[in-house]
Amino acid sequence: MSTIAAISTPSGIGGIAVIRLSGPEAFAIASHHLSLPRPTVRPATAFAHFRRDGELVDEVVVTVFPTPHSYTGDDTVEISCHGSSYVQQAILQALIDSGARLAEPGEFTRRAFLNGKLNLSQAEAVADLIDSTNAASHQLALSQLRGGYADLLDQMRQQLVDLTALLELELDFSEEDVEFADRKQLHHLVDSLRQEVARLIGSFQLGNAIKNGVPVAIVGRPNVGKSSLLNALLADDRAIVSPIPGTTRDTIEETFTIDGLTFRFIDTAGLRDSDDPVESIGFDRAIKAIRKATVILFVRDATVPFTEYAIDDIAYLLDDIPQKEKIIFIVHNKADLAPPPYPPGNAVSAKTGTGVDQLKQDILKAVRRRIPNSDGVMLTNLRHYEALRQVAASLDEVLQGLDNRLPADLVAIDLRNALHHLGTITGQVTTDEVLGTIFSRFCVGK
Ligand SMILES: Nc1nc2c(ncn2[C@@H]2O[C@H](COP(=O)(O)OP(=O)(O)OP(=O)(O)O)[C@@H](O)[C@H]2O)c(=O)[nH]1
Ligand SMILES: [Mg+2]
Repeated sequence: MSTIAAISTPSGIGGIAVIRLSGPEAFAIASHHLSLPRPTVRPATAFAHFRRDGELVDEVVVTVFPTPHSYTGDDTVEISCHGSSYVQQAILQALIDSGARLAEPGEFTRRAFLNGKLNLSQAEAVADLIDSTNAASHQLALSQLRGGYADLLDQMRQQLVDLTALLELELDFSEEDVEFADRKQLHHLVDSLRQEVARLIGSFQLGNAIKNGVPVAIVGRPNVGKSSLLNALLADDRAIVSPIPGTTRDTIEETFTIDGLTFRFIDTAGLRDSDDPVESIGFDRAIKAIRKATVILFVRDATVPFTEYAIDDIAYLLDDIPQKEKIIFIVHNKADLAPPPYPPGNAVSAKTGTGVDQLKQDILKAVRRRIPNSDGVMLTNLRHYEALRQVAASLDEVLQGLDNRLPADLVAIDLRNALHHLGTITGQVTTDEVLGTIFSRFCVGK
């Protein structure tokens, strides 16, 4: 195995930079350049001189992590130097001249995975953690890295292993025609497992939304003030506003973070039947935005009597969209022109700003309510989502097999399939290709 080296801090000039070196020759290569004795067994930090061909390059701080007590699991040295890009390059170059190889993106983390320091879903969580830009996505990444998610997958795996073992035991005694596993109980166990998987799958949409920003579609008839509302929510003149109906023709998207949760507000073209081809495209895009949205702000003009069209519109918009998954707000805009009382919903004025903060808080609250607390687990990773759907399909086969009283060996095959797909998440079962895609997401040096 080669010893790898990379600059782990972002490229450019900073106060300090960290160069990481890991592998069997890490200590030998490092001590060749450092005014330090070769490290022994304990992690330690020391001040040292870094020399290249006898010339002083920098005064550095060296942290030594002997195997297995390092991120990668191998002997590792981290050199904190001054952040000049010349110094960084000189140190890296010296390490490479002495036998290290430049690390590939994510290679340190890949080694950590191969050395069993973390499983695959945790390695992916490291990438998410590095990418996280708000409190909520940070929390999700941390819970995937350290929290309930890994435990939950482990438990599911263990249950599947136990069930399979039980069935396969029967096979050994097949001559005697015994059933160790009570079929009814087996059915019950698989069924509860299947429900747990379904719950996880169901959490994906919101989990993914939190990671990438919760999509909020602003929809309604032309001229009701959708673009004005977008601007008011963002406190910015982002979208063109005009008294001419049909002003917005494309979707306009802008992110905004409220209290640690990032939202993607999407202004859409006004919904009306039109012969104008551009407007029709806008209409289609608006419908698409509605489908993808977690939150829908249905905006209407408060000066127009509610019953006239609004209810029909809402019913029409939500036709064949699973409403359980959507958080819907009815927004009565232009409240400055229409005296109360207002129908149920949020009365706002995008023009004066009245009710806009309240609307923001209400959106935040509604989304928060759907986020499980810290031990509740949410799915945020598309790869895991796909794998779990396969697990669910295999478990359905198992249940069907049990219902049809199929022989144990056939049922065991489907259980093994479920186990296989579950294993792809944590990395018990992987291909080089899968590993390649996952780790290429990382930066060099992580
Ligand atoms: N008085 C008042 N006027 C508003 C309010 N919100 C929007 N308007 C006006 O209503 C008109 C339409 O506003 P827009 O925000 O462009 O409406 P829209 O829904 O985006 O319209 P389309 O893009 O054409 O579908 C503009 O003249 C706005 O100034 C409000 O709260 N009060
Ligand atoms: Mg508009």
